[in-house]
Amino acid sequence: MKRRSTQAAGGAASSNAAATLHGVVIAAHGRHYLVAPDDGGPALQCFPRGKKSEVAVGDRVDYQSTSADQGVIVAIGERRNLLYRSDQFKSKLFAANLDQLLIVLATEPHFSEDLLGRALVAAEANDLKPIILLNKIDLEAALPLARQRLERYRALGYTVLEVSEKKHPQEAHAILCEHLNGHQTILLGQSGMGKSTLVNLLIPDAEAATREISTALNSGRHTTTFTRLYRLPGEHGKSAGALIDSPGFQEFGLYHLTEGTLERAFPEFRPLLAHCRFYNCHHLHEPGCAVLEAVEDGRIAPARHELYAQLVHEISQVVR
Ligand SMILES: Nc1nc2c(ncn2[C@@H]2O[C@H](COP(=O)(O)OP(=O)(O)OP(=O)(O)O)[C@@H](O)[C@H]2O)c(=O)[nH]1
Ligand SMILES: [Mg+2]
Ligand SMILES: [Zn+2]
Repeated sequence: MKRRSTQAAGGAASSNAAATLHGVVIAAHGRHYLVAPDDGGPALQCFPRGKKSEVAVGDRVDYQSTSADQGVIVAIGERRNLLYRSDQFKSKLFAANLDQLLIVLATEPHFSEDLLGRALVAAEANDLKPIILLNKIDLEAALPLARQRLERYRALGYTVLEVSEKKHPQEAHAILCEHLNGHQTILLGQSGMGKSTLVNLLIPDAEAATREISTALNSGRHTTTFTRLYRLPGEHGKSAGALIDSPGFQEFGLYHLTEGTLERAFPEFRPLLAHCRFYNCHHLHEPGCAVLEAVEDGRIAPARHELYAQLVHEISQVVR
């Protein structure tokens, strides 16, 4: 872990409050963070020391306590990865140190395929395993269309799970545990898809813990307003992993990606990339483009290529 030097540097740790302790960030709301200490003690409300330092849920941090339940974050540990979204001007952190991305969709309300596509690209770009979850399959009238819309993603090789968290919680529990235990997984999805319901199904006491944190972070609404990490209950001392619940969102800008990353984030493009006439082909209008030929003869869905073109357009708009 990288550490910034602090004024506490001076040999033997004295018994005053300047000792550097370690923990994991388990909630973020604006510039307020909750840190769970490694020693298993109660979470502390912490502020980052620098004005600009951005801390993410899932970050390992060094902190110093300033009172019984407050502290200051003095260093952020090296990250395996950092998932975030961005527009032309700024970025918004989702979480750090992830293994998987669970995209939570529902039969109702109607899910956005644009957001689904972007979440898949974000997963591919960060080398995270994406899992697509279709929830609320008890709403039978909307089920056939939802399944049909997801067929394309199954064909691309993505894992698509189907559950009803509400109507068949035991089956849902079994399916989800199989895929989530032992991993650090972030739940992404629009509002109302069932992310928090899923957390409550898998994490005993989640509701109480959330209420406690809402009070600590001063936000008391029903819908999720801050990102929060929950440890999955362990089996026989094995590391059980964690779930990160995030607020529902409408926009998933990926302005921070590069064109090289983008073209490889579409699995159906990958085997074709070496076959374009020009080695620096953008796969937009170029003659002899293997990707465009595949769109032309139906091997690549036009909507997927449109998403690619839209993302390429967006990254060209960045004010760097
Ligand atoms: N019919 C049905 N309703 C469900 C199911 N799972 C969740 N719901 C309902 O869907 C609504 C939204 O669920 P939440 O878990 O709060 O959704 P969320 O994704 O956390 O939403 P945000 O926090 O706003 O992002 C709630 O009223 C749930 O009771 C299901 O399997 N079937
Ligand atoms: Mg929620
Ligand atoms: Zn091409």
